[in-house]
Amino acid sequence: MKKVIITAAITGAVHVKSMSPHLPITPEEIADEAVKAAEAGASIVHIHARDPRTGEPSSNLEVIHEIVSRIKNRCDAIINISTGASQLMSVDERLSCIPAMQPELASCNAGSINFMFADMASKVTPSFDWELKYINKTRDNVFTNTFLGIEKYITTMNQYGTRPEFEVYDLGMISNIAYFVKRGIVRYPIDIQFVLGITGGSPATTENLCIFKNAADRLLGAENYVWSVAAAGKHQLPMAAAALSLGGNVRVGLEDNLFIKPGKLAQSNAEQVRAVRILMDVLGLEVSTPEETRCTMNLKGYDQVAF
Ligand code: KMH
Ligand code: ZN
Repeated sequence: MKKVIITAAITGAVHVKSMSPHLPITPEEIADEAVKAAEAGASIVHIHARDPRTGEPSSNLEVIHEIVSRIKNRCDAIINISTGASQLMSVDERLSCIPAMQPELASCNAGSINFMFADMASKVTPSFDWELKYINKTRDNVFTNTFLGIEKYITTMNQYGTRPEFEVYDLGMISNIAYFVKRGIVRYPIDIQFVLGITGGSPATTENLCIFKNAADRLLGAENYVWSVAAAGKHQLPMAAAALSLGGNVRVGLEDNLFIKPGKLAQSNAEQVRAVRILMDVLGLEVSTPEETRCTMNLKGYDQVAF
C-alpha cells in the first residue's frame, strides 16, 4: 500500500507574529514545533528562518544553522530548507543556504508570481514596524523565479546532493519543470508541491488540482514524479482531503494556515498534522516514516548534510 508523506511547513514567510501567538519565531521555537510535528507523523519539515527578535524573515546562515541542527539533534525527520525564503530577498540570498547546509531537500519555486497577501493587513494590529510594510509590499512585488534563477537553484542543489522540491502555483510552471527535465538537469523522481489558493496563483479547487495532476502526468510521466498539495488558509484541510483521495501526499503547517477550524487558531503545527492523520485513518491510509520517505524520494540521507 502506498504510504502518505506528510510535510509540516513550520513558520514560512507569510504570516507574522501579530496574527497568532503560536507562530514560532526563534530557533528554539521553530525547532520545537518541527520536532513535535515530526512526532505527530510529519516525515518532512519545511523550514524558513526568522529574526528571533522581530519575526522578520531572515537569510542569516547562523540562525538557519541553529534551527536545523536543533531539529537534527532531536529527530530524524527530513529537513527541507526553503529557498523561497522571503519574496523580498535576492535570488542569491535565498540560495545561500544550499552550499552552507547541503540539506537533503529544499524548495525550488518553479516560476514567478505576484504572491499577494496584502489584504491580510486589515486583520493585523502590528507589534513590529516591519510587519505592515512587508505585507503591503506584496501588492506590488514579483516573487522572482526566472529561468536563469531556477536553473541556478537546480544546478546548485545538484552540486550538493540536495533534491529540489518544485513549488508549483500555476499550470504553466509544470511546463517550466518539463523544460528543465528536457535540459537533463532534473533527477528522478521529480518532487512537486502543488501550492493552491495563493492570490496571484491558482485558486484552491479540486478541479484545479486535477488539471495540475493531469498536466504533470502528461508532461512529466505519471511514474516519474511524487506529488503533494499545500493549500492556503481555510483551504488547507479540504485540499488535503482531496489530495489524499487522489493518491497524493499532503503539506500542512502554520506557514500556510494559522487555523485548525474556522475562527479557531491552531495551537501548533502538530495539531494540523494530527488533523490530517484523522482524515487518513478514515480513508484507511498509512503514514510514511522518514526512512520510507527518503527511499521514495531517493534522498541522500541524514548523515550527508552539512549541519
Ligand atoms: N513565502 C513565499 C515567498 C518556499 O518556501 O519556497 C513562498 C514560499 C515558498 O514560502
Ligand atoms: Zn516555504
